[in-house]
Amino acid sequence: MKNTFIDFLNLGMQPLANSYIQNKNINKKERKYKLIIRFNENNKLVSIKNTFSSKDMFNDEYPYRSSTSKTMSHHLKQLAQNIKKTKPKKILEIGSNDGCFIRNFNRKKTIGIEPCSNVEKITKKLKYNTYPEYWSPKLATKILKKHKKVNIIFSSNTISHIKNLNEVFKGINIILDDKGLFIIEDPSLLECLKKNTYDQFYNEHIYIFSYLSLSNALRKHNLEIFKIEELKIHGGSNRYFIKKIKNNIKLHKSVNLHKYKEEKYGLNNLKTYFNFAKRVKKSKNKLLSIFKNCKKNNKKVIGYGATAKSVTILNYCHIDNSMIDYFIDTTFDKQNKYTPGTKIPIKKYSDLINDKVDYVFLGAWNFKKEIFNKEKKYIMNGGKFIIHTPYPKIISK
Ligand code: JHZ
Repeated sequence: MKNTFIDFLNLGMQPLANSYIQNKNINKKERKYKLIIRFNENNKLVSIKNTFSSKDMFNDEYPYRSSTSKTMSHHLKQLAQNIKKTKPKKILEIGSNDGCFIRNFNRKKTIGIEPCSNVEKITKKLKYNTYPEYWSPKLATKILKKHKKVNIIFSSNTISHIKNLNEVFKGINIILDDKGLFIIEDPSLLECLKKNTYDQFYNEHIYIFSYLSLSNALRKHNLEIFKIEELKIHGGSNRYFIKKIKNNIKLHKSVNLHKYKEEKYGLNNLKTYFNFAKRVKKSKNKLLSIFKNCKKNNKKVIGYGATAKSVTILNYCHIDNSMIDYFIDTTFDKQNKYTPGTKIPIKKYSDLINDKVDYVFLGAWNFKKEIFNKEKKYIMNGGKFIIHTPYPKIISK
């Protein structure tokens, strides 16, 4: 069947999300692209129109570290504990980052794949078996020769970052034991639409999966989803449990339940996406009016968490360093740099109490609970936050 792409949302010209600017490059022209989101009426896949190569995005300067959030570390530790109970012989992780997941296992049991060599160095130093390469059938064959088949393949926030899904799933079929499980976590399209989190779209998120689209892509490779866990992490993600079709594990009721929710919400229908686009435009206007009001009243606003997601918001809404003084972020590789496109300085995390701040824009809104717990003093002193989801507003707790 022919692919029929319908563009439904234009988020304007955007820089690459994780390309934080060094001081010496502040006046250099940045690489930009038009962030257009599309729906494929044939296979129901939602994707971005203009994409970059993996090498452009995931290289030896990659700044993101999964372990910077306690919530994420705890989340992956819990999953690892459950996996351990099944006594797997070998676990492979695609996109192992700084080892947030594999660190929970015995070194002999794991294989990590992390193409960003600066990040891969971290797990290599810890003596974990990691490959600084991109996932592909060729790599799967290479690993197979050395380690034989694996029982578990896990991937968190990575499969949606790889353009050629056919190559991804070919690789899975090569190395996954016939009775093995392929477990992936990625943002949920349903939650993204419900919560108006349009910032889930940026160059790295080539796809935002639904069950409907992912199951279509897997079927072509004789793979199927047999269980879904709806997760709170990253503002709403799905954990898909996938098996080879020939492995006859019983279908869990969560699959049909989630499918029903997606169909009921209208993820099969183009109209749903155009309605989302209308809400996004309203969200932009509202957020901008909040920032303009702060500026008019000489309020000091800073950002909390210089996320990849916030790059989309700031550039789409034209919120720059005249509206946000600076961002704070705990990630060493982002500090003393500037946000892509909008050139807002990123500072080290320091207690908010040290500075007189009127409002804090929550770039890392997905870790609101963790941040609010940490910033009790700021909140008790009347500190307020600006958040854009589900709609832009000022909150105090
Ligand atoms: P966080 C990245 O997106 C990129 P980002 C990637 N494409 C993806 O899919 C997700 O991760 C998973 C900081 N922070 O996780 C740390 C504090 O400063 O929402 C991070 O820079 N203080 C692979 O960047 C950022 O916020 C804190 O207390 O949108 C969070 O980034 C906490 C909790 C976080 O992902």
